[in-house]
Amino acid sequence: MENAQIADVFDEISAILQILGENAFRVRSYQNAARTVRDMADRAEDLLSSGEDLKKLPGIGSSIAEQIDEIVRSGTSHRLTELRGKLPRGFLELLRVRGLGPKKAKKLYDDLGIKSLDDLEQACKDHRIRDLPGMGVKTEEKFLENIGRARENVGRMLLRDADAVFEAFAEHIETVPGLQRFSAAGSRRRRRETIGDLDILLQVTDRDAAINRILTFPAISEVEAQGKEKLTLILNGNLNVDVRFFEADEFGAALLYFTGSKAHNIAVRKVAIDQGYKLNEYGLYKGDKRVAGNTEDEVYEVLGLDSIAPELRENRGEVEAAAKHALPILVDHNDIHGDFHSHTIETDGKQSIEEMAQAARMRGLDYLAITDHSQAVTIARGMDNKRVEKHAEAVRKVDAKLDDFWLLAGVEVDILKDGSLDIDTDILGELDWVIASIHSHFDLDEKEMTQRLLAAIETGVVDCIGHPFTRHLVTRGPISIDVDTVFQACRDNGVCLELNAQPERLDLPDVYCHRAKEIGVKVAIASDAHKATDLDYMRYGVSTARRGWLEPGDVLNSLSTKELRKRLVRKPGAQRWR
Ligand code: DGT
Ligand code: CA
Ligand code: CA
Ligand code: ZN
Repeated sequence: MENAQIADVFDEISAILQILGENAFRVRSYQNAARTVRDMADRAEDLLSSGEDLKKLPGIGSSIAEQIDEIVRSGTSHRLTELRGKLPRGFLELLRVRGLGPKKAKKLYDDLGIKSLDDLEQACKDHRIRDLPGMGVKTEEKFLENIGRARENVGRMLLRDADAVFEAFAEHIETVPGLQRFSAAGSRRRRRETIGDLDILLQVTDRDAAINRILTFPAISEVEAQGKEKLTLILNGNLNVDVRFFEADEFGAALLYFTGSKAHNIAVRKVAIDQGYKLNEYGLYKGDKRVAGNTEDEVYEVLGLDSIAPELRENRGEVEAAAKHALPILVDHNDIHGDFHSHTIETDGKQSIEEMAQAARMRGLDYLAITDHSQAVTIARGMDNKRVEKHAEAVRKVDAKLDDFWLLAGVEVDILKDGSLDIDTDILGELDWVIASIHSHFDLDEKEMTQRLLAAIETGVVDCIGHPFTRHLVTRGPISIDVDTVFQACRDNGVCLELNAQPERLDLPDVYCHRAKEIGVKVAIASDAHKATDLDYMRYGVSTARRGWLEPGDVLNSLSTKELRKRLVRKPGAQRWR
């Protein structure tokens, strides 16, 4: 359980309380709790298990402390589930619209009876928003512009959030009597960046006993369907789970079927039919005889296919590659030797250089780039030229004390509107690792945006483009660029593309990882950690890289410190990479 997830619960509670018009003091107490938990250096879960008293923390009273305990123990908050039930269904989706917070949502409901994205869209079109106090024609236009984006992921949850619920549920399922096999399936197993619902398969000796046990899971808010084959549950009032039961001989075929994707299933079934087999969720059959079904591998093997990793199962050529024994050997967590993006208290991080280094080391990494923000990001107290130099010196001082670990002195420098960099290039040239990122003017047209990136790429001092599409999975679409032109420029100038592993970004998106590989650009996977525990986001970067077919050689993180040092040597006047 990550602190961010606990904080999200409190943020949502405070949003609902505001919408319900509850007293401001209670609203604020949840906001404060959210902030405290989000910014804590240690995991609340770890503090609790080592017997610490959370009430000692600022903004945490006994009620909040109890709620944290509940969330950590059961993965659920009864308070939140109950509050969600007080709003019309679909109402909270309004908060996905950029620029629409709880206060405005309440006003829209009170004054215009708006209860859903559809209502909001209609009200914008009828020009009813502009007359509300505190809103205007601009607000109306902005809402209209952002509704489409808000709709895209409606009913879908970030993988990280679904993982948290799944992991708590999985622990519970482990206690099921007579449990023989158990696996996640569906989009969660394929590690898609967002999840519609959870799919879980079980093989047990006694289904009734298993169901009885499963139904005692505290986060279950509703049982939608209950039968011998399938259980459909709603967890925490907002996440559906399908639990399905299968016998030993069927389990592999079922896992294949319910892992999907649908498009992958259709492609595999076609291979089966072409060879005179029949394939369904119960097995692979020749006539009436089941010839495979116990494991997925067995089914693939009979069909002459190599085993296909779940992350690849999107019918993007993996079935053909499996038939030709030409599947990629995917990058794996063990290939990751270091992390290329992190922040400290110098800008908007929560921990010191030393703490970040120790945390990276404890996670088995050999190097970490410290890349605090440049001055354009004023809300993050970004650094000017002088501070960049001083901070780099401080990083190198810490690095000098660390044996067998390399702390790269770097920066995340803003790419300004015109494509120039926010820090002098001769200063950037002295650093070990320079990420150039866009954090403003997201809506330039494709031509301008492409030029902007090309200008940065061609400076000769940039190592990596940070979160290249600047997308945010809930609130912000990607910038528009001529992808091939930008990627080719990266290749020709020896600039990497970052795969930012923050669960709400996952940027490069999987399909562009694949494109980067085709064009021949290296990908640097990076946690963009703002505190030690964020370093664990690396795993979301790795799974996205796997979905993009990347092999260890496509990923800069697979280099040892020695190899990386060699590659980062800058020759005066020459491009950065060899
Ligand atoms: P989600 O839940 O929207 O994130 O995505 P999935 O992939 O988990 O989809 P879901 O939960 O609707 O179904 C789970 C798997 O079951 C899906 O990946 C493939 C399989 N499946 C579902 N419906 C069909 C279908 O109509 N045909 C085939 N071939 N497979 C299906
Ligand atoms: Ca699903
Ligand atoms: Ca499902
Ligand atoms: Zn950053």
